[in-house]
Amino acid sequence: MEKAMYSKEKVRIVVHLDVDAFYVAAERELRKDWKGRPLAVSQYNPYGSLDKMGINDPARILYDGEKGNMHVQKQGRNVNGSLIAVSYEARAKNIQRNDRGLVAIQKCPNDLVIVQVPVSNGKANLTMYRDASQRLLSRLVSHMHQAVKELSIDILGGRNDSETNNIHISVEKASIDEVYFDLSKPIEQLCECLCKNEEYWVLLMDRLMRNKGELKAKTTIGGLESEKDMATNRLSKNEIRKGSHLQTLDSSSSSSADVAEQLWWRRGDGNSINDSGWTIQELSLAVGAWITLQARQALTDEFDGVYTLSAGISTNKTMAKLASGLKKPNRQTLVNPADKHTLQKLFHPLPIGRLRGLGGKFGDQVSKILGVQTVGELAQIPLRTIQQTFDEDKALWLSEMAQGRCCDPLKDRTKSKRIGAGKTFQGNLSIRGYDSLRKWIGNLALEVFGRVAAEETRYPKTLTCWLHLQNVSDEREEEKGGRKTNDGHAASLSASIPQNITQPQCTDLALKLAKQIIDRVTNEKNQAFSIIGMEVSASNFVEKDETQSTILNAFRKQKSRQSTEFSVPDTTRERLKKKPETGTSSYLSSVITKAQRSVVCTDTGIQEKTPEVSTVYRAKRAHSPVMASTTVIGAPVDKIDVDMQYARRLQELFDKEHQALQSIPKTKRRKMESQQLISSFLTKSNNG
Ligand code: DCP
Repeated sequence: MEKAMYSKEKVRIVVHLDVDAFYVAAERELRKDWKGRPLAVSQYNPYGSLDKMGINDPARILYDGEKGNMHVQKQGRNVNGSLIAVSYEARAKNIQRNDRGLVAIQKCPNDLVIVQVPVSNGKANLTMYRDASQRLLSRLVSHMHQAVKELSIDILGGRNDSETNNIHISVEKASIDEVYFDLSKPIEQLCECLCKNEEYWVLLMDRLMRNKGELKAKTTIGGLESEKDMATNRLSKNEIRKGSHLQTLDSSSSSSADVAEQLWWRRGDGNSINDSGWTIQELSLAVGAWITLQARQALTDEFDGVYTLSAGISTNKTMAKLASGLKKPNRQTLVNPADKHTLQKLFHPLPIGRLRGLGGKFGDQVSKILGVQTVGELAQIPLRTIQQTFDEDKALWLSEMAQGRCCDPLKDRTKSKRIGAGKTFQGNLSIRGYDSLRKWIGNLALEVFGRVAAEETRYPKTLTCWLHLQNVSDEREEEKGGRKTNDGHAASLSASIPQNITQPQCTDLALKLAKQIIDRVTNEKNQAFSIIGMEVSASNFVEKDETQSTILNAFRKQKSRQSTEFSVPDTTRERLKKKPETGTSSYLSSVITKAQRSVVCTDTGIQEKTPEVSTVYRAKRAHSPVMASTTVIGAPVDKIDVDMQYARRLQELFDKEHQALQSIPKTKRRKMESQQLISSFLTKSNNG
């Protein structure tokens, strides 16, 4: 095996964590006595009679096997809703997601508990699960940091305190119960120190080997010990969604290790990293596995064993996600994409739809055009052939992905990337008229608006409406947009959300989008339609602070060759007329884009233009996406050079105004546009 140039080699360590049977666990947090029992969470049942139920309402318990089936008779048809989350104990009894309640009861009559999601406004109210998700994530982030810190202190002692206190770990919340961590930075720091000092290496090995028993018992290498594992791996995305009985595992016992696993742990520790037999990538993965194990255990302990997590440790997002799904529940799997054997056995047999980014329409397209079903088949196709059909970036991405390499960075975010509210309308409950369309779009838009308004630090720029229509004719399929489903056609449309949109405007916008989808899918205006699912969502979030006042942020971004646009309040502009010193490569520009005045930072700097001159100016710099795509009214009269000092002065002014904003009560603030607020504050303070 190739030995590493330890001080040079860059390794990425990405961890994917997924809470096991998440809604079930959240219910068990409320009722600890349900721990260990087969438990399922049922979707809101529109045919039932329970249309309003708070979290603590006992009516949410639709069935409790220990209390006999009297309950089923008493609750009538309520119990027959579809199951959306199934505990692993219930999966062992062959109960699956999407089973109807009565079917599940037949499979496990004496012990099963079925609890329905809380309900309000005639639809599921998922607040308790969202809250649990945020709570868990924040604790998990803290446990990850703690685990990194403890390991660093263990190995490096108190010596490196400043570094251990400033560890940067990127975190990307991927869904309500999934998160990615990028541990590359702290592990790289650790490895750098190991290279410099053999004493640290001995300490690390001591730590890993001393705990090897635990780490080995609780980490699967490669994830392919048995035929059952291979069969689990070949499951389609849909089968995985349903929760296969193949996924159940007695996580308390360690499974029999295969050759890869034995080899992995048999390596000697040597006297230094260079004569140990580990490559830097393997060592980094082992360290990542160790950190992940500590964080998972700490989280589970903190919540009295209610929440357990499965994890995947690898060198990129795709492989980490794949790894975390291999062994569930409560287990972690380490996958080293550099190991050809693992790649061929684990990765290449996968249906391509299982890969991140290929689960939807694009994956179908790739499969159809290139005639490939599995990742292995895709890996066989030369890049040049892929480039004949797909543009260069996509082709390269596909080719790299098929080789188990994916460079997608983590999007540093601990909040959901979208806020959505949806509902399904089964059978004769489907929406067929504009009045009920208006009512339901109104309800969903109201929920989305309320949740967006509660966001303190960010706001969304895009509103999307998604509809699932039934009985749609197949003619002119491509023109409809969206995607054909087994029982109809699903499509979505998005629009920009104007700043300071009011709640009625938000509803109108969602309704307009819904009508456009209906017209498009039914091919004609005022055609009959039947909607069986709809969702309104807000996405494309931007930080409120960033858009209001972050000149320094813009400068920072500028350094990473990105462009940023942000508003300049009039009052601030007046005070900026004085030109700063010249002499650096950065310069400042203020431009007027249609109605809104803004500053544009490009990767060459920031440029100033006078807004009074009404020449249309189109920036030609190809390397500056904002400048190149923005029509700017105002001739570039003055180009002024500024330095960071000037940017800092600007920032101070913006910060003062931002503080002014904070002193106005939140409720009042939400209703007002920031610039209005600033001027109202300034007028007040000038008068005062
Ligand atoms: N969920 C839902 N409707 C679906 C799928 C999921 O409401 N069609 C909810 C219930 C799940 C939660 O989202 O508990 C997370 O979904 P997962 O797919 O991660 O499934 P689980 O966490 O329940 O199980 P697993 O342990 O297999 O991840």
